[in-house]
Amino acid sequence: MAVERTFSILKPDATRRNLTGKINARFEEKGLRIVAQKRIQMSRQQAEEFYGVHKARPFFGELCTFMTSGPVVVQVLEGENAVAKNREIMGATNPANADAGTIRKDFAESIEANSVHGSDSAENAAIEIAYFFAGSEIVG
Ligand code: IDP
Repeated sequence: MAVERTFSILKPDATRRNLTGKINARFEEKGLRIVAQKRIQMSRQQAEEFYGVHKARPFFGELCTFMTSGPVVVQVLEGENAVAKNREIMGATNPANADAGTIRKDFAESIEANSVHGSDSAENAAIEIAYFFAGSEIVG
């Protein structure tokens, strides 16, 4: 299996409840390495661009409001099969459908305030990483 990188966000509901350490421990325990990380306040423009693929969805405006409602932690995670592994660790989008032991099952408040974002493909991971990080900020 190839070592790859994925992009992750600890969302405002996670930073508000001081859960960043607990969530990072989940990644590290499962073999993902945090090779870049910074806490930022996302701008409205960044949120709208980042979630541009959802522009036509009814929840788009609320999602962008939520993502700018407090600080987020943006991260690059590295490991074998990192994209799929992170999706597994996160659990289903809606915490009501998430498997036991996943981040979203254990921490998410709702389908919107679901604590974490993780890229859904290696291709999107590369785009999302480049959107938030300069190459020099990633130290593997
Ligand atoms: P994902 O984060 O599991 O990849 P996506 O379908 O890409 O899920 O949706 C992006 C984000 O949009 C979700 O994480 C969630 O916060 C929000 N979202 C998705 N579906 C809904 C919905 O039906 N209502 C409110 N927010 C939603």
